Formats: sequence, C-alpha cells, structure tokens
Amino acid sequence: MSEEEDLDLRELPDDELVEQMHDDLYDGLKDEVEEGTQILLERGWTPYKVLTEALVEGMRIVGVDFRDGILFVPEVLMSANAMKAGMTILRPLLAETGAQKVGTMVIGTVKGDIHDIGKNLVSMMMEGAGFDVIDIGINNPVENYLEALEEHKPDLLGMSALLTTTMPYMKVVIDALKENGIRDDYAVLVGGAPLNEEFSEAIGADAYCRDAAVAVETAKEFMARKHNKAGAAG
Ligand code: B1M
Repeated sequence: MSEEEDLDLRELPDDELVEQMHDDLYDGLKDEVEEGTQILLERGWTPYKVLTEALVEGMRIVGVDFRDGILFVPEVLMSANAMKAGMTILRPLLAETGAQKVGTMVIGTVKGDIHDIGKNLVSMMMEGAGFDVIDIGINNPVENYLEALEEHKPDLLGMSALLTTTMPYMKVVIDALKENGIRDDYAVLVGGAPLNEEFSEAIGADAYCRDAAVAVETAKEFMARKHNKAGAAG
C-alpha cells in the first residue's frame, strides 16, 4: 500500500488537513476532497470557510500551475470535478440561511466559454443570501439571456467569463438589451478572473464583482436602491 492510501484524513489537524485537501484537489481526487469537506464541517467549520480556504484556495494553486504549463486540461478537469464534488456538499448548507427572498437573478457564462466553477459559486452564495437564482449554464449566446430574462423577469442579470477571448461577448449581450429597449429593466453584474472595473464600465455593465461575496453585496445594494426608488415613486 502506498503512503497516500495509508493516510487517514481524520487524524490530521485542521491546517494539515486543508493542505492535504489542496494536494488532493490538485491531484483530482474527488473522494478525498469530499471526505475532507465533511470532516471540516464536522469540526465546526462554517461552509463558507471550507469553501474559501480549502476549495477555492486549492483551485487557485491549480490555476497557477495550469498557467505555467505544469498542469494540462485533462488534469485540471479532474481538479474541477473534485472541486464540484466538495461544492455539492456545501451548496445546501450555504442556502440554509432561512433568509427571506430578496430578489431574483439570471446568471450564465457567455458564449464560447465553458468555465462554470466561479459562476456556480456565485449562484450558491446568492442563494444563501436569499436570492432566487436561475442558472442558464455555460456557453450562452445572446438569445439564451434574452429568453431567460423574458421568462423569469429577474431583478439582476449576472454574466461570467474566464477568457480574455470571451469577455467581450458581455458587451454583445448588453448591446442587445439596449436594442430591445430593456437595458434599464435589469442591473447587470459581471465577473470572472480577467475582468476589472474599467472593463465593466467600458461595456456598460452596472458593476464588476471581484468574487462571490462582492457579488452578493452588490446585488443587495441594487435591491435596496430598487426598493427605495419604488418607495419614492409610490
Ligand atoms: Co481554463 N483557463 N481553459 N479551464 N481555467 C483559465 C481561465 C486560465 C486563466 C488558466 C491560465 O492560463 N492561467 C486561462 C485563460 C487565459 C486567458 O484567457 N487570459 C484558461 C484557458 C486558456 C483555458 C483553455 C483555452 C485551455 C485550452 O483548451 N488550451 C480552455 C478553454 C475552454 C473554454 O471555455 N472554451 C480551458 C478549459 C478549462 C477546463 C475545462 C479544464 C477547466 C474548467 C472546468 C469548469 O469550469 N467546469 C478550467 C479551469 C478550472 C481553469 C482555472 C484553472 C480555474 C478557474 C476556476 O474555476 N477558478 C483558470 C485559472 C484561473 O482562473 N486562475 C483557468 C475558481 C473560481 C472559484 O474562480 O472562476 O475566477 P473564478 O470565479 C470567481 C470570480 O472570478 C468571480 O466570483 C468567483 C468566485 O469568487 N466571478 C463572478 C466569476 N464569475 C462571476 C460572475 C458574476 C460575479 C462574479 O456575476 C455576477
């Protein structure tokens, strides 16, 4: 038996367990990442702390080696699957806040882009904060956004892009909203690793969200503003 197989995750103190989870995520070991997630929860870690310190940080490390050509697509896919397995455990816990429904958001990754971990994380955190989230998935052409907006009449539209080649597509969607005369019906929030404030402003979005926590805060601010406006008008 190898040393890896001998390792009992339950025997590790928190800091070593988290480090081991980063390694397991790196190696795409889904079962181990699931087990580590469970153990940290049993030890009283909040779902948010497990998410950020064990999973998101692990994926950050994967990203660095992917960029540097040490890891390749098939390996990173395994890491992504392991990360998603951990997120599946955390999702219902993050949504269990009992918060009142505060608004609705349609969210999707733009056309040409299949990255969905960040978007899923934003969805989870938004649900946890009391938003109804309609997730239209990945690789969305403008028609999908328009259909979802028409069908669900949300307060907010969220778009995610992880590639410098796909982020300009967000402007295509915003321009389509303008052409259809519905731009002002929604607050458009954008996010994804290659974006920044400047880009968000340049394409006419309402806000750039650096991470999922910022997305939640920004969404809440927009809802408060919307209610104040409605109050003032009525
Ligand atoms: Co991709 N990939 N990838 N990849 N991948 C990146 C993005 C890259 C930066 C890696 C690198 O080189 N360092 C690079 C992009 C370079 C660039 O454009 N400048 C890259 C590349 C090149 C590619 C391919 C082209 C590789 C290839 O085929 N040669 C290919 C493209 C496929 C395509 O989309 N057409 C590709 C494929 C893949 C996998 C399929 C293997 C896998 C995706 C699996 C999946 O998502 N199901 C993958 C992964 C996992 C990554 C990295 C390693 C990790 C992304 C991630 O999940 N991060 C990534 C490296 C990196 O980002 N540093 C990389 C964790 C996640 C929690 O963070 O997504 O940033 P993030 O989301 C954050 C915030 O950005 C924000 O909140 C989130 C939570 O805090 N946010 C939002 C995101 N969306 C939001 C929406 C909002 C608000 C906030 O709306 C309101």
